[in-house]
Amino acid sequence: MKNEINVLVTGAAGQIGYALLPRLVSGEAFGPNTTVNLKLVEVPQVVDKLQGIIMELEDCGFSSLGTVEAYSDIFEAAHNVDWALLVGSIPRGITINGKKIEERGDLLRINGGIFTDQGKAIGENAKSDAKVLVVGNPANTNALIGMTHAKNPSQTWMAMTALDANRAKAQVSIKTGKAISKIKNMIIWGNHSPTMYPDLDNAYADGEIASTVINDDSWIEEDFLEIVQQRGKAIIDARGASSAASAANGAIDTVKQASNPTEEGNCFSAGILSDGSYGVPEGLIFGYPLKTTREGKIEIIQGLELNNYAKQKLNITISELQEEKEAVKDLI
Ligand code: NAX
Repeated sequence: MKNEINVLVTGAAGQIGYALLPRLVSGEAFGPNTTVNLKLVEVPQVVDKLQGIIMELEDCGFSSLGTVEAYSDIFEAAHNVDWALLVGSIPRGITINGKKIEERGDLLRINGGIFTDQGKAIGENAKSDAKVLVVGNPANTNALIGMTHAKNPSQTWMAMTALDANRAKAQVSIKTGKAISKIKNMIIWGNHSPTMYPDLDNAYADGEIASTVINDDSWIEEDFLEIVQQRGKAIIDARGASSAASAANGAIDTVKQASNPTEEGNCFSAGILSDGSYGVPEGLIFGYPLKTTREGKIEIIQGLELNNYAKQKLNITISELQEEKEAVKDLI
């Protein structure tokens, strides 16, 4: 682990940002001996509000906290960055120029526009081994746009599906009564959207195949899939706002998983550029089982079995990602 690390966070004044920032500098994410310098990015109308969270970070007294700077210019902020957590984006339902943004296509275009510049800035100014995690939705396609404009293949671009994996692990733990720490190898295939496929035939519950332990196909195919795929909406309905603490936790988990070697027999979940593995067309940001090597490289874990049911599910999420890519084809 490096002694000092520069971390850029966009959307830093948002609700995920509020839950995320203290955990980035508490010593948990990068280890207690690494000083974390934060570069917080917000839109110009909001950037002054960052002074509030900066005061709170100082008041936490974390010994890992280095410098904290607020920016509204992503090109300035991206200089020398080791990690970029791209949380900022425009949520569905917001009104822009008198039009309420409800359609996924409109959302794709607006956020796609944001990620072209963010990609360029990171590609030109961040470190050559920078890791980038896109949280802002539609995360996979935003990551594809950003990565395309970064034009810097030695950097690693990911889209966050760790929250979905954690949601799936929690449901398996509740169903089987096994401790959540014993639920391993939880793969979220595909898009961070309701078409994602959480795979219980390759996950383990206390060392045994999770689907075998559960032994209830109708629960897996109906209840479990529905709960995990629709969890984000269920939280919005219940709390009147989208997941923030658990989303921030997913980002912290991804940072830790992508910074430390993956233990044998386990994986972590994130969207990454598809290279044809598992029959997924090249050139999509696709949720895969990943491992971090001892050299710090992130690789797709190969050789897992997919049954016909899983292949059907993968085809659905592949089609959705292809449609999203088509909708923003002039941006990539
Ligand atoms: P908020 O609306 O609370 O915060 C978003 C912040 O981003 C705002 O402060 C806004 O000013 C800022 N922002 C917008 N455009 C920006 C830009 N160009 N540069 C810098 N900052 C910009 O949303 P929050 O609840 O924090 O959610 C953020 C994003 O995470 C949303 O897109 C949301 O859909 C997405 N999520 C993704 C999840 C995942 O698992 N990948 C799960 C949780 C969450 O739904």
